[in-house]
Amino acid sequence: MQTFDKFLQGKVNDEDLAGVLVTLSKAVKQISNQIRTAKTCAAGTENVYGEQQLALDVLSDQLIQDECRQNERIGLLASEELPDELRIGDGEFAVAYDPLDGSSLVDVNLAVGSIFGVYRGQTFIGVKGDDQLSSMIAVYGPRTTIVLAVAGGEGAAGAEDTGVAATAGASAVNEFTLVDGEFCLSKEGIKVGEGKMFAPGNLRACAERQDYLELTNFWMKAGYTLRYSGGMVPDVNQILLKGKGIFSYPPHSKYPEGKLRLLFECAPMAFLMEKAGGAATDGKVRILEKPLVKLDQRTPIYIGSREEVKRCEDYLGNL
Ligand code: FBP
Repeated sequence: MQTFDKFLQGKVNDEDLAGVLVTLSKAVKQISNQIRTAKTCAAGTENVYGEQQLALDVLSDQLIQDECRQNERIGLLASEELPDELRIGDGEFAVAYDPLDGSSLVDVNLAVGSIFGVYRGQTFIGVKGDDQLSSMIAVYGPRTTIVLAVAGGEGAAGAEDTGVAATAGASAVNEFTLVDGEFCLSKEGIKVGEGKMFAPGNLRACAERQDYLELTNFWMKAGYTLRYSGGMVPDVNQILLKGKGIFSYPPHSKYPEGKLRLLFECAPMAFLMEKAGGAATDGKVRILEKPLVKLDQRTPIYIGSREEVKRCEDYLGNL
């Protein structure tokens, strides 16, 4: 079986970028271990010995920071857990991440995940998702997996390739599974086509948005299969792995800009999805074309099969 590290050596021309990805994979292993051994929990409490335990998302953030500090090529971090960018050195790479998306699902033993977007540069302000050199998600479910996309591989029409880390004839999106302490290639050349599966986030918006109610009715009347867990990482991961479907999170009065974060959640997910042949939009604009104005910028998102994303734009794009 091909390991993550060996795969990168063979397929990613930029050795420094490969090193950054290995660093992130090491952090993922540690987070996976923390979740499995339940050394802490979602809320952050005292354990039976009276020791203070960190909330899992805070601990995950620290584990990622600690790993990244050991790689001198990484100079800048931005985390959903931190209010500002964090300079950790002079390295050229910048990593934006959500250390544990959907962390409240851990207590009920549902799958959760980490999200990473890798850039080159000295600040995240002004970047677009298209500037990513690579993005990856980690899913902590019955198994721990990584799904990785690197710029320069096969991409979707309309997606600009940066060409920075050209993969040598590799398919752009691949899955790795943690087996005996090593991530091993488990699915090569992930492709997203068309199919009737839906993961409708923020359904409460139907109470005030006739257009979302109508779209949801369309999905139900057309016999789509509902697959929604409440965690964006496992929900989008499912679309990638099944090769079909749509995930939606429209805005409504509680979240007028949408809920999900452009830098930490939507841009890395959109990069993965486009590299797999799918699409991602905010209803009008490709997610990867949206410039980052502030770190915690939110956006509506419709992501998955191209035809389904187009349907979301047709139904919901007027708002
Ligand atoms: P956080 O940024 O607060 O972690 O929320 C992210 C998330 O949990 C996504 O993973 C998920 O798709 C969405 O929120 C669910 O939102 P809601 O609670 O509104 O259904």
